[in-house]
Amino acid sequence: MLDGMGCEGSGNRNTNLTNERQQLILKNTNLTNEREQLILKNKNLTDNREQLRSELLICVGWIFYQSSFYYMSNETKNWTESRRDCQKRGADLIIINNREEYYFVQNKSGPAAVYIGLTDTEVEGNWKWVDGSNLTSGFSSWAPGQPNEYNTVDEDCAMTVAVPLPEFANIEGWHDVACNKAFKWICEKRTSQFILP
Ligand SMILES: [Ca+2]
Ligand SMILES: [Ca+2]
Repeated sequence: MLDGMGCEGSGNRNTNLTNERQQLILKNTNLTNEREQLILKNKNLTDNREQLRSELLICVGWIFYQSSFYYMSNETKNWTESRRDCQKRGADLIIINNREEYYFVQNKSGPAAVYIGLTDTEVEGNWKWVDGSNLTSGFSSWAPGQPNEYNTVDEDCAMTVAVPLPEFANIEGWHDVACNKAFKWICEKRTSQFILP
């Protein structure tokens, strides 16, 4: 009787141990999966950190204002070459979204005409920013009398003048000019462009 009870008891215990063993195996599998996911997550974070580090290095020599980094050129190039330079730096020519940004540029550019990311090369008179947005849908600050296609020359690119310059009739603001003229330029990289998926 006692033996019988004992056998029954050990039979139950065996079943319990088998269940427990299976659960431990399952738990082990789950932990292994979790571990692999953590390794993957860690690798992704390391990659992200490396990318941020290299992008921050690119930002050396850039000025941070509000939510963008800006790069002012020292040399002069035509509009297309200016834009290409910005793109090489992981940015684009500046898009001036509001009055604050406009004054920021005017303060930084000094006595020089500076290319901005505004052009009407696609459709004459339809001024667009380099991100494809139409000028009419946002802020603009043309100098009085501009854009004017001066002397019927094709003037399809925009630059900004901060201080009165005699060659631009001493008028501050944006001017349309021939795209092959060489000016300084300003690149912009928005901080939102740094946020990784
Ligand atoms: Ca902007
Ligand atoms: Ca003009």
